[in-house]
Amino acid sequence: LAASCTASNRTFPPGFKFGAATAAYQIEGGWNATDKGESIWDRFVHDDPTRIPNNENGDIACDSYNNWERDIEMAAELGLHFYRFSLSWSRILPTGFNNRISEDGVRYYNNLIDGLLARGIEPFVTLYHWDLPQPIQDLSGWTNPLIAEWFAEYARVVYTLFGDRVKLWNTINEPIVVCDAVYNTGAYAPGVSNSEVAPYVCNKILLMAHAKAWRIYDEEFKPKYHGKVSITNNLLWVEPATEEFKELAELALQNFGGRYSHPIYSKEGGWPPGIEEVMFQNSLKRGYSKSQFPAFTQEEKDLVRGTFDFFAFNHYTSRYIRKAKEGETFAPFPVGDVEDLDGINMMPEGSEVGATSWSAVFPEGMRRLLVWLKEQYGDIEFVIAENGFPTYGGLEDTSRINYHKEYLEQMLLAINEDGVNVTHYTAWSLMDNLEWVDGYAHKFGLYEVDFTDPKRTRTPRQSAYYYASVIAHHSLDVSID
Ligand code: PNW
Repeated sequence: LAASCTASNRTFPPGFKFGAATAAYQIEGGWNATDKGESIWDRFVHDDPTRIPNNENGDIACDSYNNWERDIEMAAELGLHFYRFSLSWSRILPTGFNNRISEDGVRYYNNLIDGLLARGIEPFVTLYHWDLPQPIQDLSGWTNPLIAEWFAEYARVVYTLFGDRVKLWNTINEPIVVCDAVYNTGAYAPGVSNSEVAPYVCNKILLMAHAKAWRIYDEEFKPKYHGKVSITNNLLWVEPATEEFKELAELALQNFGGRYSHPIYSKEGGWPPGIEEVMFQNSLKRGYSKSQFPAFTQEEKDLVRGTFDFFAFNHYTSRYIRKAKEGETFAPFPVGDVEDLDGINMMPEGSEVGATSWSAVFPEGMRRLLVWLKEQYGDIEFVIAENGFPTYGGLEDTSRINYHKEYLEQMLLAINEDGVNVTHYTAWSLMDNLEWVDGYAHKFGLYEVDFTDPKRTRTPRQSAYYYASVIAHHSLDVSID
């Protein structure tokens, strides 16, 4: 409706904050600088260099290990209120454990944090964005229940080191990738595939790790530092292909999002409705004598429930879902492995797709997702921790500008029309970086990075000027040129 597009509806609420995001392995390089330990991504790309096209890897990446001052300058050029980045666990704790803290690692992050604060930019720090210390992987990584304790100890070290200056924390980025995508495909580090047991064991253990890390902050640090901690889910919006698949679409949302959200954000805690039964039936069908989906004890449920200060999520794209036909095969993640639901995910028809095959543009998904989340978990604070669009390069990135504009429009509708309390929006990414197994060809950056240049020169794209203008005017009513 034209009438709903009044100037005020295109203005962001007072105090609304804008940021941009990156992740350690994707930008830092310096993979073996001084005493940094080896991570599962270091091992994964060195063991078999052909895992990423053109034998690419994150050994140097954007060389942010040396270029961190330029990164801060870019954040300042954009006028960002906050910069979301992740810590490399093995850069801080070379063994993965708290017996040794790397002075060089601490210095690196202190420089970055202090440099941001000096420019008035808030650091929003993720503890874990997929680069597990290899020594912990050698002990079975996210499928060993003891990792919950080891992760919590790492979290305590980090809160102690940086908590006086960092007030916004994420424990873990996209658990669905850490557990489901990794073990369903074997295509990401650590390259282990085991789709019937590992994703679910990992799911539960990861929630325990998050909960312990959240509680340590809440009990030991929050009273003096007054910061906030949450986890960041990757949420795909799912529509039923036709009315008859409404229940299936709801189950898919519970499977992708609910398995990592319901135990934390729902009043009752524990697994989302419907999922335990589906998993039990699947286990029997696959020949197991009992469910391979681990139950929570009441004590575990209580430990995990309520461990949030806001709801953070990354959102990129949407799918339509229908029941599979006899003998149909299932696409693995990304796009969500729906084999467990006997469902087939379909790309929204007519959507533009970017460089990455999963990246269908479906802006309405943002609004519908926000409304669904508020219905599920209540009137809590929502933080959009990533949203962005991949191109193959070029400084004139009209498709990226349109993507951010249209997704922001839908976010504003959710805020203004549906009363959803969204407080932060984060563009992925501040700059081009290693797009994991897709390599450097898939570009998400507001800034272009020249990976052929030893200096890794960064140049603003048109989308950078657009985003800076949106931030400066606190409104979508800005001209693009
Ligand atoms: C995120 N999907 O992953 C990650 O947090 C980033 O590290 C990554 O670079 C970025 O998005 C772009 O890929 C995603 O299937 C993985 O919709 C899969 C999906 C979305 C995001």
